[in-house]
Amino acid sequence: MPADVRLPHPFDPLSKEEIEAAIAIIKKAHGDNLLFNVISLQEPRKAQMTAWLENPASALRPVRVADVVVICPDGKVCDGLVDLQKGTITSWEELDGLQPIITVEELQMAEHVVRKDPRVIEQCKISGIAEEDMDKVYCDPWTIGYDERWGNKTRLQQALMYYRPDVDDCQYQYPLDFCPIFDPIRKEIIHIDIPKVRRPLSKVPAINYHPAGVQKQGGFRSDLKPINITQPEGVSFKMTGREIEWQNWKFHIGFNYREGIVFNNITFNDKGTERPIFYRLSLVEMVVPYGNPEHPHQRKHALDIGEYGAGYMTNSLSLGCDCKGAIFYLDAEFPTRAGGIRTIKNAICIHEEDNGILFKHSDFRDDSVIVTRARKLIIQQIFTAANYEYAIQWIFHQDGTIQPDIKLTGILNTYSMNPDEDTNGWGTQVYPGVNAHNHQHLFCLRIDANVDGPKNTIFAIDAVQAEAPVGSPGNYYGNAFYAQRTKLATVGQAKTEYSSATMRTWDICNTNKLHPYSGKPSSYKLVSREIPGLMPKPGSLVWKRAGFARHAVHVTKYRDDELWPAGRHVPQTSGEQEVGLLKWSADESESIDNEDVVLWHTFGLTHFPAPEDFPVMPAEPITLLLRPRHFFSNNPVMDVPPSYCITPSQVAAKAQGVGPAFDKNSAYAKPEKTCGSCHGENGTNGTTDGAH
Ligand code: ABN
Ligand code: CU
Repeated sequence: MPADVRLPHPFDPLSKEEIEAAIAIIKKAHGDNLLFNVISLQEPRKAQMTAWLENPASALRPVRVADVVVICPDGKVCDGLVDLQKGTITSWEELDGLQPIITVEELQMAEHVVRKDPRVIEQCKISGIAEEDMDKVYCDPWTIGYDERWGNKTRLQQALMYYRPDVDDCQYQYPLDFCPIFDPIRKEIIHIDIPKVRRPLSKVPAINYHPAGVQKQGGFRSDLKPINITQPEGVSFKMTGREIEWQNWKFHIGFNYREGIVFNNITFNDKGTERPIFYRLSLVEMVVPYGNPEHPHQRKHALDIGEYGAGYMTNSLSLGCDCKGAIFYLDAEFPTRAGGIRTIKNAICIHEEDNGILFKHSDFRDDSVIVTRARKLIIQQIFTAANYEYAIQWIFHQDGTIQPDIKLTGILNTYSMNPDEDTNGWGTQVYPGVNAHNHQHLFCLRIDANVDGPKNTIFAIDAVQAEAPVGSPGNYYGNAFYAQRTKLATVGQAKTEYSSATMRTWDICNTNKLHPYSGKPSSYKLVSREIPGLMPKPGSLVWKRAGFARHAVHVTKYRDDELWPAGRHVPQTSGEQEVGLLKWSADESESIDNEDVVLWHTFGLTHFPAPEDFPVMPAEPITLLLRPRHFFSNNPVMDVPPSYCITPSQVAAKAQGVGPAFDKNSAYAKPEKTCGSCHGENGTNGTTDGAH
């Protein structure tokens, strides 16, 4: 091999060439007319990968393996593995009663069929739409979720129907009241769900968020001055292939059709020692259950990551819009159904941002002060799940914190309502004739822990009052409180909920490594406060299908291929068989004490829509933190150069007329002479002598 050809890192997503090679091998063995659903990296087995990471020069390099899902012309589904080194299929299995992920191409098929179907045309007429206007009828095809009338042998979609009087109109303001069921293999409508109470098409004038729509409502505001972000000396991170190094962090950035961004081998260089923190980190599932009990709205509960794929639905990001500043992009490569390649340019963006104050202290006696500014590294993808947009930012902080930060925007899913109709509390009229149903957005974060090594233990930490009563010798004044640490020693004990009353957090600890001062184990703390319980009741369809959402935290012992908590093939699961996390956590007596563990965390929000969310939602953030605790000797960011520092002795010297003149007001107030401009804003100047 020529020296300049870089071997893929074993965590790298399959390249275009590797996907093409897998397709050629499969076609040769199984024929030309297969539909390619998934061709994705089967991640290396952990034991082998760990050995290679420890010793890449001499350990066996993990082989590149393609994980394959195909749909045969008759609708049969096969799972396979292709060894890309040997060029052979190493496993091939025909599945029964399992439906694989829906691809974007499949989503685009339903609308054409819907518009031509005579029964749909008839329903449109009943709604008040003339046959010649069928080109203004649209549908968002969702997987059927699960419907007991058809089960899971046939691949089915439910077409949520809308009307767009003008092609530029936001369609979600004109929902239609019926729901065709579409078979994407036979390419036909097999049924239409029609409600007992009919809701004709709304005739209310359109409200739109595009420039012409805004113009109609008074036009754009004109008082905004430009904000430009410049990094004249370039960025402070370094990419080697898909491995990034930034401010002591080092990790690999992967991407797949399903989870989108996947981080592997996250380490932090602590004064020369590269310390492992997480082996793998990603968002592995989500569920958006809607709360209207009338048939067929119970089917509206999207498991967007397992049913549609955060990778497959990823946007191509653009500079100055999705991200501002000096941006590094990574593309994504997927197969098409026919066996070609679909490239998403700029699927991931990587950049730095100023992040306010990292730390500050001033002494009230003499105004001596140190103030150090922070910056953050953002690794972002944005995906569109039909109506909703999810902007997923993975934020890395200089102090060792990782902050997954999700912004929800896009458009509410809507249903029609008559002018005099009561929503019964299951939704809100956000615009005349538009009922936006109550719903939740629950995400599942998978943390494959590696805090100072693979053997970790999880503790729940609760702030509690001392048991001793007021007036007793141990708590005479009644003010005592402490952090109660509860070891979650088994899979059963680890099924835990959030408590805001006790500010519950979960510590991922290495109990084999105690901090020299605190005596506590080296740990990473999960600080997450937006954790609503699953609203669908125990025993409900959603509760069964989205078992991961039953608890805020599950912990399992690591096993290869236990990645996706709602199962490998999610569309049309009934929830009757325990798959995914339910299966992996079924043995509640299994020990997870000082083991290689995976923590599964479900968080999110319950959304009661309001008119401010319409016709497009201002982004709503959800965030959580993974913070080092008892991990570093002390504050790990004292070596970040301050933006400004004057010590008490420097203040005193100045007061006695010794040393340079110092005019705090001018330093802070005059734009041409800010403290940043004379103290090395770019971090090049370090501590200063107050020489203003
Ligand atoms: N939110 C459900 C969904 C996602 C993508 C495409 C269609 C529907
Ligand atoms: Cu919402």
